[in-house]
Amino acid sequence: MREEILNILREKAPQPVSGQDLAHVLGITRTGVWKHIQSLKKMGYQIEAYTKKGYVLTGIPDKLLPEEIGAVLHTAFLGRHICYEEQVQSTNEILKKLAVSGADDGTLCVAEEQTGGKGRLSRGWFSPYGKGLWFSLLLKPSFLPQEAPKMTLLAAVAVVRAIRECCGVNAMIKWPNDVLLEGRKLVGILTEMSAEFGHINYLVVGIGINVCVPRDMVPENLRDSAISIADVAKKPFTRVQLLGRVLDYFEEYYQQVLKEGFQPIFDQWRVYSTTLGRMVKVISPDKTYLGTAVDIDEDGALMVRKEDGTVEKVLAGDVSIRPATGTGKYEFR
Ligand code: BT5
Repeated sequence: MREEILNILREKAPQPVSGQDLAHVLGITRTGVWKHIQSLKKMGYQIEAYTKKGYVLTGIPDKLLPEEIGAVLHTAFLGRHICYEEQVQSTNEILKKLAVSGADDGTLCVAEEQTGGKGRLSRGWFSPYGKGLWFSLLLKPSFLPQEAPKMTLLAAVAVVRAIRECCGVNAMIKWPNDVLLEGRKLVGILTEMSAEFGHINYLVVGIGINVCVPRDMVPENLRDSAISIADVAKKPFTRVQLLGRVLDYFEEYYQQVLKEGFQPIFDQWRVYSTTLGRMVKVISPDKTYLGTAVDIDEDGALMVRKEDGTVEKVLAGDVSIRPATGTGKYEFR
C-alpha cells in the first residue's frame, strides 16, 4: 500500500494528490492514507501537505530503499525480492542464510554499510555508510558447478557497462574479479557457491562499488589503489539508478548464458579487459612467473604466455596477478 501511494505521488509530482483521491483509488480511509504518509516521511521521503489540495512528493531520501530500486528496475526476476538493511556484517553472509531458508532465485540483498565486508581469501572490503553499492544476488542456475567462476566475469561485464552508461567513465575489467578506473580499484566481486556433485544449490554474487567514498575516509593503506566513481564522474547519477542498470544488464546476460552458454560474455569481457595484452606477474602458491596475458579460454581461465613461449592456464582463486613492472597502481592486497 505504501509503495502504491508513493508511486501515485511520484507520477503526479509536482502536482498535489488529494487524500480523498488516494483513499478512493486504494480503497482505504483518509486516516489510513495519512498513516502511510507519516511512515513514508519517517523513511526520509519529503511530502508536503497543502490544505484543500493534498500531498506533494518533494524529495526522496538518498537511500537504497526497495521502493526506489523497484521504481527503476526493468528486470523480470532479478531484484524483485529485496532484503534491505542499513547495516550488516556482509550482504553475502546474509544472503547465504536467506538461501538456506528458501529465498527466491534473484533475491537482492543490499546495505548502506557493511561492518565486515569480505573479499577473497578472508580479505576485507571497506564499505562505509551511504557511500557505495554493497550488494549480493542469489542465483539458482541450471548449469554445472564448474561453470560458476564464470559468473564473476559476467558480473564484471554487467557492472562495467552500467557504470560507463550511467556515469560516463571508462571503467575496465582486470581479470578475474576487479573493475578498475584510471588503474585503481573501483569494484570488487566475490562469487560464492553451495553445490553438490554435479548440482548447484545456489550462487551468491557479491558486488562492491565505490560510488562516492571521500578520499580522506579511505583507509590509508588503500588510498593509492582505490578510487570512487565520484572522483572522476562525468555525469550526475544516483546510486539507485546505477544499481538498477547493473541489475538490468546482469539479468540480460544471465538469461543469455542460460540459453547460449558463456561465449557471448567472454566476447564482451575481452572488449573491456585491461589485462589482455599486458605483461603480468602470476603469483601462485607453488611458483611465480612473468608472462603476457594473451586471452581467456572457454573456462574463463587466463592464458599467460611465459617468456619461454609456453602458455600457462591460470584459474581464478589460485593466483594473484600484478603488473610486471613499475609501481603498479593495480597492485592490491
Ligand atoms: C574483492 O576481493 O575484490 C571482492 C570484494 C567483494 C565485496 C562485495 S561488497 C558486497 C558483498 N558482500 C561482501 O561481504 N563482499 C561482497 P579481493 O580481490 O580479495 O580484494 C580485496 C582487497 O581489495 C582488500 O584486501 C583491499 O586491499 C582492497 N579493498 C578493500 N576494500 C576496498 C574498496 N572499498 N575499494 C578498493 N579496494 C578495496
